[in-house]
Amino acid sequence: MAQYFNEPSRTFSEYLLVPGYTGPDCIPANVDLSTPLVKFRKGEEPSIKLNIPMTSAIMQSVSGEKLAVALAQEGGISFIYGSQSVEDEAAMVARVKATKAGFVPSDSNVKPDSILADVVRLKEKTGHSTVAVTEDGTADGKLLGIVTSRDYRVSRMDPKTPVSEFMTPVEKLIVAHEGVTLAEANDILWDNKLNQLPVLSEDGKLLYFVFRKDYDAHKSNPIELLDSKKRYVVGAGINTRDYETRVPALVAAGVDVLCIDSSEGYTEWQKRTLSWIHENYPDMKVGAGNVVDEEGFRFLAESGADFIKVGIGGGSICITRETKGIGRGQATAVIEVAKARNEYFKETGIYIPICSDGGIVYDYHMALALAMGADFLMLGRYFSRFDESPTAKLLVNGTYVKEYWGEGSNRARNWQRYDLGGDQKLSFEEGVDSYVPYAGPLSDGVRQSLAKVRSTMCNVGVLNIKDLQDKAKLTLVSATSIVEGGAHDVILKNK
Ligand code: MZP
Repeated sequence: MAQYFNEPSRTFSEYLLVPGYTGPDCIPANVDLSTPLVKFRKGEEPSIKLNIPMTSAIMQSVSGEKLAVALAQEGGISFIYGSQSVEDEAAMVARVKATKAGFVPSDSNVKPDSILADVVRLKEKTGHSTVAVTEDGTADGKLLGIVTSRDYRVSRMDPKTPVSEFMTPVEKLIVAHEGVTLAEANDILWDNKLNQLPVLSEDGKLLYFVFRKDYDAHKSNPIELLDSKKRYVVGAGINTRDYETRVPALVAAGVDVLCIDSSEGYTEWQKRTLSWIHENYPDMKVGAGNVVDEEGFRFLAESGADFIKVGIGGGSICITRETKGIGRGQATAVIEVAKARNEYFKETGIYIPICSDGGIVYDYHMALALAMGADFLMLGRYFSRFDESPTAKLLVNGTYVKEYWGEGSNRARNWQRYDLGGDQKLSFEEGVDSYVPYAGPLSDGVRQSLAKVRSTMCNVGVLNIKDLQDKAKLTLVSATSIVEGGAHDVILKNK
């Protein structure tokens, strides 16, 4: 006979935290949100820690290189989406690793024999007005000059004019050389009243630009997530099909951590993928998932996962539960898997961090998920709303929105995430294509959300995530008390 779980599975909005004693030192400024990303033995430190408990979802509409840099600057980590070619994903990882705060690889480049019309088209596409003219038209070719909007007047010039005739040649430019620090580069910009400063290698190849407009953003964030060479930490999604070619390319590109991206992780395919990676790249850390119960956790723990993701069907764009009848309320899944993680730690002395993936709607859900035992969160909808997500910002019915689509949607066509040894195609959709309200720059949004999490933690009376997991008191709420939780029985001035 089938096994039944007698209690209904529940989601975050069905719980609240009950305050604990708040001592005089329990203030938001003293809250430490650092948390382990990968497994470690009792008494030891994990080899990778996050400075904030946030990771961005392995999705086309979320985790591109810009978002990866912005999130690492705030102390979290992105997992670059795997539903693209091996070469493109590795190139994205390499670009994140090559990004130094304030040093920007050139994204608008032309050859000297390109024409004015090419420059105009490029400017429209990238939105950037500084175009590098390099010998071979690449971002790191020998620099011959630059074109900015001061160099041409579209209304007065023939669109076929070659770039070499109106660019500012490199001999007339003030440039800096490899090894220049950001502070020195900024001084050169200010002393010479420049808008941009090209940084060149010894043999004259373009490495980066430093822009005057970025000056404020350059002041580094004390909790940004950097590797031992001061490069941003970045992760990447992989699948259980092409890992023998994808993983070597990602490792060569400098990826810091991998995660198997799958809607359901309690499978032989994940076990095989984990063994292959650990055999061939013993130092590489790799997360697995998703699971929603103790059995799934045990399986992946024993298969060698370095962290385990929890959640099936709770994602905002996910219709897996409706389509296949598979899943579990996110809160119940996290609570049960956290219990399994603690038991496993007691038995083996190995702590495997768990990630609550999907279903975070309100900022307070973040605090709840952590209190229920998650070590960190993975968020899709949340990050897709920011400037740095890779999707288009559109004006729809007078409101700015960004596009957000599921990996199981027709648009993403990520069959590797869903296919269980079938015919290598997406047979039916498990995700939708949608809009989300535009929410401005990532750093503003993340800081605001985490200010709320810190404040909640102070109400609970704790200053770190471990204590939150150990000491939180949670209560289920009735349907009527949910109504009581919002503004009620008043006439709202701004509906
Ligand atoms: P959310 O933060 O938008 O609620 O959920 C994001 C998570 O949903 C992802 O990390 C992933 O686990 C899951 N996801 C992504 N695509 C789909 C789909 O198309 C999906 N069904 O469920």
